[in-house]
Amino acid sequence: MLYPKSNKYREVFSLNGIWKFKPVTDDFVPTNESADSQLIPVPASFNEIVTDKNIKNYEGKVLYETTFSFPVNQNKLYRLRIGATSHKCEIYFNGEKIGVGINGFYPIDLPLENLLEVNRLSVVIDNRLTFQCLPVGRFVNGKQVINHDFYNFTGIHRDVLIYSLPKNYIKDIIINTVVNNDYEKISVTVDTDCKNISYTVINAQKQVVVKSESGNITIKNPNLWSPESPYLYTLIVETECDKYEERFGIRKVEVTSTAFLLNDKPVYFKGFGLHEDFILSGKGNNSAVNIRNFELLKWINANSFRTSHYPYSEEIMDLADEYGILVIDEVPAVCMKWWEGYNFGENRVDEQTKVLHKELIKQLIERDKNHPSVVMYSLMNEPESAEEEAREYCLDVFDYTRALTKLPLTFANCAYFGQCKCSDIPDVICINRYYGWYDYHADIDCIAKHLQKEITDFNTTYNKPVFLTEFGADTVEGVHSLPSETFSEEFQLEIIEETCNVLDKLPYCIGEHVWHLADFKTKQGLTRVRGNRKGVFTRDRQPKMAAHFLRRRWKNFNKF
Ligand code: BDP
Repeated sequence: MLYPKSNKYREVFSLNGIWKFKPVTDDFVPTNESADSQLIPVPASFNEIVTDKNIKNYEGKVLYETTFSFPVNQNKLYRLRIGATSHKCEIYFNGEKIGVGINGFYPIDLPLENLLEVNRLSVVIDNRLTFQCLPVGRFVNGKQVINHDFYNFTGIHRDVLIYSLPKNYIKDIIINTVVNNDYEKISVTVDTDCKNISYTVINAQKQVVVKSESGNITIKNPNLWSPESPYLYTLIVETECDKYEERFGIRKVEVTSTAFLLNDKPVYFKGFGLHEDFILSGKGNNSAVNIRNFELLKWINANSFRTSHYPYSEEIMDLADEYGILVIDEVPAVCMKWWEGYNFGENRVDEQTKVLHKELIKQLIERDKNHPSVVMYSLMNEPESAEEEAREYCLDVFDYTRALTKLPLTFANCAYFGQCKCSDIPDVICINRYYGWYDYHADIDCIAKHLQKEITDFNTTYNKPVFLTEFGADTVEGVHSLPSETFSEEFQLEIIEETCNVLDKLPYCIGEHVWHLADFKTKQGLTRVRGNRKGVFTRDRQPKMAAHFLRRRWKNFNKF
């Protein structure tokens, strides 16, 4: 389903703003308008807005509700699009259940019928996670336990839109750039019942480059998309009753045994793992934060990030295309465990989890297929890939995905070399390693000793490039120590600098992603000083010492 856009055939109405909110019981059905609710912003998480501790940490169902009116045209179809609610949700329109959301990071798009003069939209969100959800979670003595290291923010997190469509509308547009030596062909598949489709390609200067009556289009001497030159074209698809404009870029991606090639040149990934996270708005899409993040990525001379550990808003993906940032697009499969011996009871990955996992991979590729910034998909973060059961699961999920996309696939691995049962499966071996922090804490020399050996072993054994997708140290801004000590800015700098020294010696290491761009909220715990502090920027996006180091390092950095 295409993202809602307005033009002469289509209208978009935003329902963002102030809604009503309250925690509800499991059997709650919004038959009538709620009278005892409080005000809440959309999009945003509720957790950092409310002042009551019990509501902030509430585990269960919550109601979000709003009423609205708008001019209805009887010749049009209407749809509702909720960018994301965390996590599962049920959607009621004027008291009738019209659909469900299956995951906290994916759009829900539903037909709206029987519009009244004043309409009531109620969204009942359940923030509880089990091993049949992604990310996985479990319950111990009635309390939610989550293994992943980010706060379980709850709410309507992305835009809520109502949009109109002509009766015979364009359902989808798939743009494939056909890679040949001149990079000059694109093929477009349009999903519509209309005949007579016309295709127009516009360049970045808004000039018409090609007009075509068929989806096989040739662009002579095209400008390629890359971080150095993020050149975007626009394809206008028009039928006798509908029109849609989709941006795209032309780029070629290939992986060899030692390199990641973009437009036939080896690329070195410089950047971060990120989270959608900010003070007060939580995981709510926040345009100010999004732009600030991209400004920081440019300032620090980064060229990439991973959408750790779930798909990000479409706004962020559009910005990545525009700013020229390479994206490793990750599905929300975090901390998967298979082994029965954990004594987790029913709490382990099973067939039901896998069905959901595949569905979420499919939906992510459908959503992000036309973004030139997306150059690799990550199918899991830190699964227990040393477990025997992981291998069969992993093979199945990777095979499934390879039939859906030609882009390289990976997962972020935390199992050590020699223990991981799945390292032969991805196209690029991504590893998350915390030498000097979780492993051999404060022993800087262990980085040269262990990381260098591991990366070399992974490359020579599996004949694939290796990418360090996480490394770093928790750091409280303003804490200084000479010589360096845990939590000081000097300590973080030393870990990052030494890790970079090691990576520079390894030609088959194709990237470094520091964990993390900015500090972020987690559950409370003894190892978390108000959240995860591995950011090289603070949660309010100001630099720590390490940020200045990376900025100097990555300026004109040319490994290959
Ligand atoms: C890694 C996880 C990441 C955590 C990080 C940490 O992938 O989500 O936040 O560790 O502990 O294992 O800082």
